[in-house]
Amino acid sequence: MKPKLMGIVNVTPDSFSDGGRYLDADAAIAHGGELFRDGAEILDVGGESTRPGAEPVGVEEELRRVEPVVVGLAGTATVSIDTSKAAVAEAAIDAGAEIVNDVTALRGDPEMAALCAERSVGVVLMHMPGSPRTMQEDPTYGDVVDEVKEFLAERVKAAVAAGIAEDKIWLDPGIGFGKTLEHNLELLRRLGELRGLGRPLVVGTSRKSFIGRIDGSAVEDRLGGTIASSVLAVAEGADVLRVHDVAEMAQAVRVAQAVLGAYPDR
Ligand code: HH2
Repeated sequence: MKPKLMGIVNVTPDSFSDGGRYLDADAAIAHGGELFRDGAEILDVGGESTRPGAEPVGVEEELRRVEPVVVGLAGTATVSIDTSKAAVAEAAIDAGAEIVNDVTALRGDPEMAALCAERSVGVVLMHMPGSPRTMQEDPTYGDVVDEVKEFLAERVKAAVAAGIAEDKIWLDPGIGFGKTLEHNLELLRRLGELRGLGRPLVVGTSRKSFIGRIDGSAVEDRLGGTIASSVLAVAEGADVLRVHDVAEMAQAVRVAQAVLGAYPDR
């Protein structure tokens, strides 16, 4: 299967790599259109930064940021809404979003699971211990891959119990969320083990700080590391890559596919 690219449209003043660049709705819509033309099948619109230590945003402000952007992009591509608030997700679905990308895996808002079930949208369930404010305090695991797998399996069960169809669920190991450099590398190296969960895998390494920890690069200089980690994730079975730099990733994926031929076991 050809991996899908999910282009990142951050409508925030404080995202770690592009905060403030697309805060204006027109600028965000234009950026999303460009990512679509570059090869993104999905546009992931977010109005709240999840970077470590980020301050939470209120519902009204988050809605004010994302709603016009979802309206502006929904006719262009499949839109996912990156939120953990049910009220924001609901307004985004009304505006045309077809996927809810919830970094809390439906634990952040008690209304979220029922909303996703009722509206039959796609759902991305991501692994994150604690919240963005606390997750990097002291991440410890026995075997990080086993624990992430167990967590995701439990979240799939909870989602299905809430009425979400299993075939609507995608899973994400949450690279950079409550993990040390070694944890992130281990998850990428052994990503294939998560295929046992039987659901498509989303991977987001784009410009993340684990790359800078390897080579000291600043956030704007991490494209090479983003591509290397994403391509290796594809070789391990990633189905969706969440990235900022869609054109470069589209080329990398095409070349990787050409070299790999058919992926093993699929
Ligand atoms: N990473 C970020 C945000 N949302 N969602 C999923 N499913 N997977 C991820 O890895 C993921 C995510 C963080 O990246 P970014 O949106 O660029 O930054 P910020 O949260 O600061 O806006």
